[in-house]
Amino acid sequence: MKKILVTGATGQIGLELTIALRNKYGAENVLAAGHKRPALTELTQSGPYYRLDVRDASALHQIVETHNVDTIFHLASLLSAVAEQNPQQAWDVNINGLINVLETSRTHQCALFFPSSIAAFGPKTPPLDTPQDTIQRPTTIYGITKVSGELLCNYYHHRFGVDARGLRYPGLISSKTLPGGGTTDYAVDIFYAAIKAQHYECFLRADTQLDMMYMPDAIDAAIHLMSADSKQLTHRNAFNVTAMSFTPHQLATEIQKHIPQFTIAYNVDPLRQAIADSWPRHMNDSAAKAEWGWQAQFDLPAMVEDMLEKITLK
Ligand code: VAH
Repeated sequence: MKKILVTGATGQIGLELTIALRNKYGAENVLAAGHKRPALTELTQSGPYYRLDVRDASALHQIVETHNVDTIFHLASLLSAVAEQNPQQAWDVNINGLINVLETSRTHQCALFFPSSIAAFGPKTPPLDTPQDTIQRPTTIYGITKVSGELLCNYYHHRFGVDARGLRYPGLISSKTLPGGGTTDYAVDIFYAAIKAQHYECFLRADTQLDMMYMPDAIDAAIHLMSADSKQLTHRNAFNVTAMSFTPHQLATEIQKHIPQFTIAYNVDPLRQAIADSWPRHMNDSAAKAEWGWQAQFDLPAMVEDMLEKITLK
């Protein structure tokens, strides 16, 4: 990877991924692009930033051609809860944007990273030890765009030779970026509430078990996958990866070990509860471990300790 473009660079994954890539490959070699005009942050102050709506094929093409981009990390997407509020826009951004990125990758021989999700599974998927290869009938528009995205990336690889690779991420927890309209956002919001008010009102039921991952592991997984030997990758679009699986009650109990006075209440949001209930509880990620050496570093106690430390220092 010599010249990299990150789309959706102002998002929850995009910001931290851009910083990590710039530290590894040199700031001038990592172009950040987003549809928003971000506040001057370490993103815009550490390297090149471009306003880009991924639905604008010519603008995307222009950036890739002008800078001779050889790798695209395509993170621009509407997340699950926001997508359910506007399914047509979700399809437009998540799929038409991806088609533009795939076409640009095809014509410019770019390698492509695509973030899929546990949302690519549905109520008929085995919820525990969810296999790498299993039924995928998601019931959310976000999940439909993710499973369609996996199929499109695989098609462009087999039909046109595009080096497309992807990960099925669980819920992601970051100390640097706030989440933007996802169903797993509670697992980030709870930390700010615990520090600020020692109380949190959770929008999911106490027993809602979901796969989760700390952002440093998510970033390492994306970079590790894109650096792996292509010949080793059988399940390239897209690998199950996870680090931990917990419920809001279990997360609150772990936080209370650090903030004993912290309390949690539950005010369930039917929309986001229905989305979470359609997702698996814990994925099997043995294919990622076998094919490119995936291994998470953070479990629940380690993540909670680091999150509280990092947010308290802000
Ligand atoms: C969401 N954070 O909640 C995202 C993620 C697995 C969940 O895809 O929509």
